[in-house]
Amino acid sequence: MSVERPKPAASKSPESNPQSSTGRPTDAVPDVSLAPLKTIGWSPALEESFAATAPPGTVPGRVARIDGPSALVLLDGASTRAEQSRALEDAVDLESQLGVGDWVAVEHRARHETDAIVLILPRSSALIRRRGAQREGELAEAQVLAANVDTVFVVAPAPQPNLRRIEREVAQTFASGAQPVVVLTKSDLTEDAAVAARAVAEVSPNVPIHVTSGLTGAGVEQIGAYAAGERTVVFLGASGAGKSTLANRLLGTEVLSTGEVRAGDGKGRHTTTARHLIPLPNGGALIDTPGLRSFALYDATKEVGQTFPDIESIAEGCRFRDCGHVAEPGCAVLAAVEAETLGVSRLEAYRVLGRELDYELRKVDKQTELAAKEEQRRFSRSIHKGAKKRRRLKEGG
Ligand SMILES: Nc1nc2c(ncn2[C@@H]2O[C@H](COP(=O)(O)OP(=O)(O)OP(=O)(O)O)[C@@H](O)[C@H]2O)c(=O)[nH]1
Ligand SMILES: [Mg+2]
Ligand SMILES: [Zn+2]
Repeated sequence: MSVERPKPAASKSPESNPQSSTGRPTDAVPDVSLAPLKTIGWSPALEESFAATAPPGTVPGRVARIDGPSALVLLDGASTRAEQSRALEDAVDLESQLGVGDWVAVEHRARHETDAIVLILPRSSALIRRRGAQREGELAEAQVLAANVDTVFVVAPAPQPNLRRIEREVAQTFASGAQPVVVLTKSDLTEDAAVAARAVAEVSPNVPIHVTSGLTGAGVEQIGAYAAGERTVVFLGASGAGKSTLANRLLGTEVLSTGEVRAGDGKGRHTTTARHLIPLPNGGALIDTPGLRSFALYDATKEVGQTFPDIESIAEGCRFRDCGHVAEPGCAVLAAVEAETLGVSRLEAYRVLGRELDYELRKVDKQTELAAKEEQRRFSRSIHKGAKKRRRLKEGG
């Protein structure tokens, strides 16, 4: 296949040899990964942004997968392995944290194993979750799950959808700037898919819901329509929900591995281990993600309201503007629960998500405060050092 890229990089393309036994990550992607960038969403607006900010000599690309220090980047009709530049690696802000789906500027490095990612273009959307501290004393941090996504499929099994998890993922999707769509899978395993869909509709008003089966292919075409027009979709949801199975259906081949669910609790075994962007045969791209054990909200205060429009509108009838809907007199929300027009578990979910965000915001405030103090300390220390140095110079000369 003849591909156009800055320079040939056959030696650094493990993707040309998916079965490589070198121990390097295998980048098994179908040939469509060599598609022109515009088929996966490269637009005139992005072109303009690139032209205005990318260093000369770099080419545009899209991050398909991140493996530790290096990433598989799709170029225009080619792909390469690239590492983040020092500046990007050292940056701590979310905008500089590389995510799958990011549009980047790639610099070819002839004498290196890998090319370099030198710039991340501004994102149209970013799906972010909070990652708890890994070690004691470490701060919880935010993680970019997927970038430049148009639609987020919140995937759950129709036989047993976890409504609380769906609420959470819908809220975070609203916060990301992408559109949420709930996808119920495994409809072939239940007679009650319609009942499940109604239950989901109650916890996610104004969000489209699709009932599908990765086994029979039911509903798959409707899901695929969201990627029409070179758009990007991402699959989110618990392990074993059937994300990769559906993704393979859209791809038309078994690109992604799928796994058994445990007999006891029906949970998955975390078959997918990395996020992966794959171009779709008819244009557009999908991002498959591993089922996360927990999905903590990040910076989604406003969106919790958007996820619970039913409660927000009932709350307009509360006597007090800042009603907490706990025991306040004249609380319309409590009255609705009493009258059974609002489910008590739904109200509980609203409270839980609200509390979680309050807690988060307080913590963020605290972190900002600590960072400001540290900055101040460093600043005065450097002034101090500078003064010492000047004194020394004076004394010496
Ligand atoms: N009967 C039936 N089984 C399905 C369907 N979709 C997925 N499965 C099965 O459910 C199991 C899990 O499917 P996966 O697609 O691997 O699930 P996943 O969401 O990608 O899971 P992780 O990668 O672990 O996050 C596999 O054994 C699939 O064959 C479906 O629509 N019907
Ligand atoms: Mg999977
Ligand atoms: Zn109230």
